[in-house]
Amino acid sequence: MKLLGVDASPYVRKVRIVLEEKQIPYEYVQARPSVPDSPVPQFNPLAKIPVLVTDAGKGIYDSPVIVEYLDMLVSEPPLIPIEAEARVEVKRWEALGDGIADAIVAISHERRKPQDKQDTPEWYQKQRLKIDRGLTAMEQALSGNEFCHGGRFSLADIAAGYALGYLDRVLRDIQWRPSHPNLARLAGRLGERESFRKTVPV
Ligand SMILES: N[C@@H](CCC(=O)N[C@@H](CS)C(=O)NCC(=O)O)C(=O)O
Repeated sequence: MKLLGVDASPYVRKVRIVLEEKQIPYEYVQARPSVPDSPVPQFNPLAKIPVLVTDAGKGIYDSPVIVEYLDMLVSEPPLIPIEAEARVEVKRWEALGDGIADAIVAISHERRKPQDKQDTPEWYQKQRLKIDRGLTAMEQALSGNEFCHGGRFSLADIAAGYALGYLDRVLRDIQWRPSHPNLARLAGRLGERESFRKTVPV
């Protein structure tokens, strides 16, 4: 199978971490969605990355769907529980991680525009609140536990870890560690995992 994407995309990193955790061989095809002749729209009509292309040539998107597919395809290690309550908890962590990443992407795109074309301070504050509230929810849910859900490594940890890594990389002015000590410790532990180390954007 092939994964279309670029290192800079947080959602691509999430999928790569899952592929590494499950030790699934794949070809990583560097592909930007919006350049002329990009292969991405051919496999995802929404022209977004990541896209997983199966050996049969089918494009699978978006990242939660890809992760779900990979978790069913290769059972070990299991990343999403089967039981309904546990499953929804882990998927909720994923939604939190994705939502925080969405807000960071929005802010970083906005900051690249000329100052007079940028959105209002109120818009920025709205995005900041999504990040701040998302981090608070994660901090409280993690509490003093080693893992985000169920006493073992799961997609919940991947979601928290990739979102925090992206925050560190893109919005360096947000000093989240002192106010979120549980998350700070989690980020430190996750950063030592091979799947996280191998997928740090260059
Ligand atoms: N919810 C999607 C988000 C994917 C996404 O927005 N990817 C960005 C790159 S970080 C993209 O392809 N943007 C191009 C566009 O929106 O046209 C997922 O989790 O896969």
